[in-house]
Amino acid sequence: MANNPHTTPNSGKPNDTNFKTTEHSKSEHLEKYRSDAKGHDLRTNHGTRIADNHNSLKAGERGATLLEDFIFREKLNHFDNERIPERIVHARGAAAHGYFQPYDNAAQYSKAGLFQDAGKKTPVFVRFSTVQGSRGSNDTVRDVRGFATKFYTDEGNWDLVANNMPVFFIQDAIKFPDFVHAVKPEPHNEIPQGQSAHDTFWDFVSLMPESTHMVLWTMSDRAFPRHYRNMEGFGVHTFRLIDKQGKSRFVKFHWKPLAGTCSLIWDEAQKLWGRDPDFNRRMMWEDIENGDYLEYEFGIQVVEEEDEHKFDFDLLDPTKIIPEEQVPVTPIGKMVLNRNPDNFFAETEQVAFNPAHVVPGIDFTNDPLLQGRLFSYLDTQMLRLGGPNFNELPINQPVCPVHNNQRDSMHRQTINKGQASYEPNSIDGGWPTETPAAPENGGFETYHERIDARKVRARSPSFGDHYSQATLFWNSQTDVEREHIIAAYTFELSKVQRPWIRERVIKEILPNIDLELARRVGENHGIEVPMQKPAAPEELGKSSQLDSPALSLMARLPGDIKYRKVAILVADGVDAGQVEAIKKKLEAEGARGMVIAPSMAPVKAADGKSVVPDAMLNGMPSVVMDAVIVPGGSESVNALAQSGQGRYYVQEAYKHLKAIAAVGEGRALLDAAAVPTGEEGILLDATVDDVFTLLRDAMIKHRVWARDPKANDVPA
Ligand code: HDE
Repeated sequence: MANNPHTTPNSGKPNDTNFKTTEHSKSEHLEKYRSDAKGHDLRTNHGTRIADNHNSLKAGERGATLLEDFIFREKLNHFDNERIPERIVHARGAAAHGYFQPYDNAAQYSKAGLFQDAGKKTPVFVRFSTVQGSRGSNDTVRDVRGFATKFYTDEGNWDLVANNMPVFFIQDAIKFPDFVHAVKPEPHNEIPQGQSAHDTFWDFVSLMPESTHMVLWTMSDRAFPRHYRNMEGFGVHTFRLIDKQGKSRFVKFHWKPLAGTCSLIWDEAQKLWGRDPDFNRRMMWEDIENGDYLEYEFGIQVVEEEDEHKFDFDLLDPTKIIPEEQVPVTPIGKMVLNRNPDNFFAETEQVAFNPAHVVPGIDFTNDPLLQGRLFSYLDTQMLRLGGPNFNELPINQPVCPVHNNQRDSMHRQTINKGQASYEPNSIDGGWPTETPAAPENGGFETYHERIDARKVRARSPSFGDHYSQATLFWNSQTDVEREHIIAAYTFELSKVQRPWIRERVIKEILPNIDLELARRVGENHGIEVPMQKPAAPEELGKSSQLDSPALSLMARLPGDIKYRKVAILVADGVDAGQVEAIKKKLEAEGARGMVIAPSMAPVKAADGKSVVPDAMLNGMPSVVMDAVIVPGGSESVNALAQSGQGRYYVQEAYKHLKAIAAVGEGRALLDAAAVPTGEEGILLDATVDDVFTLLRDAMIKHRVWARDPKANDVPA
């Protein structure tokens, strides 16, 4: 008999209030979806065992294939439908699992469960990406990198969908489709792939002065990080953290890589497009397989509510940073990425991030870019993942229990029991129930921000300064970084066909950042620049700070040689003892020595021993290595010196500012390659011990920066 509708529903407490995750919760949760074919029969999707997977059913051995062949049809049909739409932006990505652990200071800023207990590890899944290119594009293109983290917390998923640059191209989300149309490959011929060096991008950004600051970041070496472990991450917008007392503070989120920050050299990044288009994803994959995990510190810049208007920019403007010297980054936790996905499609491709996925203790601000994102991500998953049940895909499911009255649609997995899919109900005991509002109860309650405004389609005048922080960034770069930025603008604009777009950038935008930057780029394009900044004073703005050293990549160089790859160049006749000694020394520092020979055939060492190469010269070229060392053994060194590939190897390493070392006779290869010995970063000595000490000291600085002005002289 039906329940009496007049009795009070859901007496009793929900039994999932005290749900607790562990570091392994997500992996354990995924386990029930993992499938291992080892030891199993081959079957159709409906379970029938297949006797012949090589021949379709035919009317006679040489006859037509029969419609009856359900095995053939099912297989082809599934195959024909394998692809889903790629992400409209950030299509190319690579991801890893890991955990987040708060420090003991985190709880004071936010009541979010994941920050409460310094011992607690919350599982995470992080996807890194480029923005412009399609799924199959190259890893090392000049572009922003996405850095999206899904925290599987006790209280549901929190997605921090961040980038490796702290500002954005536009101030209002309504301009996002325009921006993306401009940066994507051009619509008539779908060229160029993975690049901003084309007319539509420069046309748009030169007509949108608000993009200047972010474009400058993308013209810096930050646009092609050496490794995902070597880049910072930024939440970009100002968010809110809400503490246990309900107090709100403004915050900017930061990921600081523990391995330091460093990037590739532009020429090297371009060469990698051909030599190893998977460079970044391969390095992350191999490092995690080797137990060399990726580690980041999580930090926040905190601004008290009452200080909201104390800055010379608007905290809600996503084209602005808060200089770290003004508000330091407080570390509040650490993240370790320590497990590769089992299946790229199921995890990396199907993961659906959304800045609107927050948990109690984290809240939004009115940043108009963030507000637009709160709509866009859910909307895009509908198309990409085929409807609203993408939340049920294993990688997207929270690990905490999820019950609500949302029902049906395509590919529904959950089998909801009971008759009542509405609330309130008295048929199913009133379950699931709301969490009554009160901070200690743990339901999400939007921060009660006071609003008193007219409904307008407008932009705040406080968003009007488009240049002062671009100037701040420029002022904060080292000389080498500035030269790279000048070269980047010069290169990019050389690809722009329409002269008036080049002129607009050089005459109307660049001088507002810095007159010398404009002059240098103008010189390279034969364009004269004005003697004074052309923008109106309100657009030029005024930064109270002249420079911010934290904005230089050099501010956080790695500091050790952990995870670095060093090429040990060998041929027949090499000194095997030295090869062994070099490898051991590198290993002791956490670095990796790769033995590289003219071919994959084992090398016959001078002492008759056999040395097995890890790779050959053109299989693992200098662009995928961090440094080169040439051991002794005159026969070996002569063979390498006579080989075009051998000489090219060291020349190219020289061009890309890498440390090059030679033990004893090894020097002859450097001479043959016309690499100038006797300058910084060219390390020669008689013993492995002495050479190694020099090599280590040079590699710690990532590159031999003093060589930078000479790099263009090298024809490699
Ligand atoms: Fe995104 N962005 N975005 N974005 N974004 C997407 O969502 C969007 C912005 C970011 O690895 C899309 O699932 C709008 C800023 C990352 O799966 C889409 C605006 C930042 C990723 C979308 C922005 C980001 C995306 C495409 C301006 C840094 C990849 C596929 C208002 C804070 C996540 C998808 C992954 C992906 C919209 C600007 C980061 C279309 C409308 C600023 C890391 O929803």
